[in-house]
Amino acid sequence: MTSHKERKLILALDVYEQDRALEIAKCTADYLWAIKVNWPLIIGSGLRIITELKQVTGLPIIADLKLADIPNTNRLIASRVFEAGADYVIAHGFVGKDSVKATMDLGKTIIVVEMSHLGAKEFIQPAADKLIKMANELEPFGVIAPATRPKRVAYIRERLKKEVKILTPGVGAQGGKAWEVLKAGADYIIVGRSIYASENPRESARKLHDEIMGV
Ligand code: OMP
Repeated sequence: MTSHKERKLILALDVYEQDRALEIAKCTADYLWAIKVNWPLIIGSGLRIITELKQVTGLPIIADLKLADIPNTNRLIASRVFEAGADYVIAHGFVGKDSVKATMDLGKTIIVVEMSHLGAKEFIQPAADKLIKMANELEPFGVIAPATRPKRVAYIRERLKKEVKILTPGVGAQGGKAWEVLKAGADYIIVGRSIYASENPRESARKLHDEIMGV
């Protein structure tokens, strides 16, 4: 069994139901570094799911709200989410430094630098250099970069301060490969459907974990 520190797999727990979420979290926890909670689970189960997941697994919780508002609204949202027990919050950088700082003042923050889907090429990829510069200035815990484009992960890694981690969604259901994106410089792999929608989530998480540890 790997120690928590060694692990690099983050489960994107994008289900609605509380019972299902807790069951999947419990059976995969041995292989995870953290659990990411997004709007589907918060809408389906309420904010207290963050507290419950933490109690049941003992793992760090990333609240993926992709905050993209004025500083005051980001602050109002993030304060409740950190109070619920989230260890990290994901915020969009394109809204500007003041909005991101409002979140960072309250707790550990992850800034979206480039997204994994096709539409990311329209607006966010052209702004990536500026978002990397912002991350280098603010030094958040980490940034989001696309596992679907390992070359872009390598590009971002080359320009980003060493201390800032790279978290990469897009492995599995979106086509990205864990080993490829880790070789490109990612620190953590975020995986949703390939684990939670598989027949045996524990076994799927174990396989990914073993693949990642072998890189
Ligand atoms: P799967 O595609 O099912 O593995 O899930 C990916 C997870 O990562 C989902 O929770 C997405 O909302 C999230 N995500 C992306 O897929 N692409 C991004 O560019 C950014 C995120 C994210 O911030 O986590």
